[in-house]
Amino acid sequence: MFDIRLSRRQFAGLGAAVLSSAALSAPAAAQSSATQMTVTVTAQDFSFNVPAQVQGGYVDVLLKNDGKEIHQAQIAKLHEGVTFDQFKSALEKSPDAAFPLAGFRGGPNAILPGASAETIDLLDAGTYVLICFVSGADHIPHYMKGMIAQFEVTGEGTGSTEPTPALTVTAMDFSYQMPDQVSAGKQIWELFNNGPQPHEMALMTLAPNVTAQQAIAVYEQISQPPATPAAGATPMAGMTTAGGATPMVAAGGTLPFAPAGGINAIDPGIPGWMVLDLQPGNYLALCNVPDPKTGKPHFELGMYKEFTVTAAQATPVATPVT
Ligand SMILES: [Cu+2]
Repeated sequence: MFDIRLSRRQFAGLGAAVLSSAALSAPAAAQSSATQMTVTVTAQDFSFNVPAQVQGGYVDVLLKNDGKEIHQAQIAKLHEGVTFDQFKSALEKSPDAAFPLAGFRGGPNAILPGASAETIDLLDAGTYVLICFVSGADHIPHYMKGMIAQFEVTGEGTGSTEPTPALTVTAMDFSYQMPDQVSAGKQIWELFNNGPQPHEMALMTLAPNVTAQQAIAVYEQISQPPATPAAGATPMAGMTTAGGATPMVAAGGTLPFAPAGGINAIDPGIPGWMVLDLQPGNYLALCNVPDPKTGKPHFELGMYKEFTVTAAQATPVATPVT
């Protein structure tokens, strides 16, 4: 297995090389302002609908949740020589067995039924998987119920260009560097993983008057595996925390937060962007990736951040001169 960890610069260079070869052969058609190849992924209970083949480059991944449960789409690239079946059976044993077989490449994070989320991911040629780590009240991750799918990325360029983010959030072990306050509206955020571990940025809206600490306390509570594993869940029950799964159903209660997208885990050196349309309110960003040393999810090690989205400033209107 060749695990070549490209630096951020090298990876960006790779994308640029793909782009320029495409530019040479592309017809001289007018370029629209939409410069990413768009791929729509539909999530249902419990499956993904994804195109079998995707053109490489900066790929705009739109996740639509057509199910009745919360879903996400973690993108992972299989390492050279690893087959989809090998990865799938390793994941069915435990995430710890599967993670060494692939690299994390982002993808839209968890959203409510009926919602959608969008990321831009730099995908080079290879075999990829989509995984939903979310679990419900039974603590069985959705990938155990069929939410794991394969797609191929071809090396063909698509004329895509690197997104220009309004904000870059730096993720590190174990914190986010970002402002306390941001403006509402459509915007692209970059997640820059300064490592060394993989990190994600799951966004949650906070209910009014709920603090980040209160939300985190509830999140920790529902992340605990059930005292008695559900039938058929024995290998996975202990993984709801250690494996990065996200149980999002409180036992007989309403949660003080709701998933609002964001980007799934990226390895250090892998760029990722979120296409957001933020509404005013209080938000929580958190990372659910497990720390191999402690087995704890990163948010329990401090990797969460509360921020406020304020109403966007109105565009100044020039006073008409007559
Ligand atoms: Cu993390």
